[in-house]
Amino acid sequence: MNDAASADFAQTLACHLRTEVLGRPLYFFPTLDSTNTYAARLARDGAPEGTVVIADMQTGGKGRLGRTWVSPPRVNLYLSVILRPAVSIATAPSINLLAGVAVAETIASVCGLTPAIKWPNDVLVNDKKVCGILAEMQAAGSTLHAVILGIGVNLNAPLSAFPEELRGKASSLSVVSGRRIERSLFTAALLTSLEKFYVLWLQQGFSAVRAEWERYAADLLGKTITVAAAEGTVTGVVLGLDADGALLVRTDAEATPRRLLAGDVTVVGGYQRGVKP
Ligand code: BT5
Repeated sequence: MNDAASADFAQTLACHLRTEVLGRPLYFFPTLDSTNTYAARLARDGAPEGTVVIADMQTGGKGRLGRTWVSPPRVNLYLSVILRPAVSIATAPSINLLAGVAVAETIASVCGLTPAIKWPNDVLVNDKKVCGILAEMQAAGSTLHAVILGIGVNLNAPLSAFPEELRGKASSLSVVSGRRIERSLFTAALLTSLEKFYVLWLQQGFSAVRAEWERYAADLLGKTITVAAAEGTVTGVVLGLDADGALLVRTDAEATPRRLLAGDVTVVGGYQRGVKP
């Protein structure tokens, strides 16, 4: 593929887009360091809610906590959306969760695959990570100005596009399904799904999205997990999510469950499968 393929992706996406707010406007670049970094700059300059930035490759794709997102050219999706929800800073981290639901729904409907959500923000197929989500907040004091929601989905990358150490735990939708994923169709469907869950979340709060999240994360419920939280490492059994999107974890040492927020935790060493509450 070449630059013509990039231009075709952008044009076809514009034709397929059925959203009211997300992707209006839409910026497309053959190369960026990071779509989140570029979108953050646009947001600081006043870009409206719904602005989407897509790049056909990233030279400095970002994961959480300073990690790297491997972003090979012209095969995958690297997208950032500027959101300006009128919510408190404490409420914003559950945007990670609704984005995971939107990606999972799109993978199921467009590719016919069975995705699973791994707390807080990975989407897996056949136990391999195919998507990562990075939500970054712009705030002044206690006022939230914008959330830069970055989504990376491995659509058509061959396994050879990943460094050796990732090949056992990452994959792409085309590798697991055995067929090529049409990038513009997938992206248009993702933005439609994201808009649907975002509007639901704005109007009714995270509780309106919780059942969908738990359906895709069913594997996690009742499992023992170890998470690195702001206050130290926590090991306990997952009970589910509360109405705000906090993960409820029962530890041996405490009578009431811990509430862990997506913004504060990362799973250490994966889930311990088969451990019952
Ligand atoms: C994430 O971080 O999973 C969030 C990734 C967000 C990427 C998008 S792309 C568009 C937007 N612009 C950006 O610059 N970023 C966002 P984390 O949970 O920290 O996971 C990072 C880890 O996942 C790495 O340390 C690797 O182990 C693994 N990884 C890196 N690249 C991967 C890939 N392409 N597919 C699967 N796993 C990957």
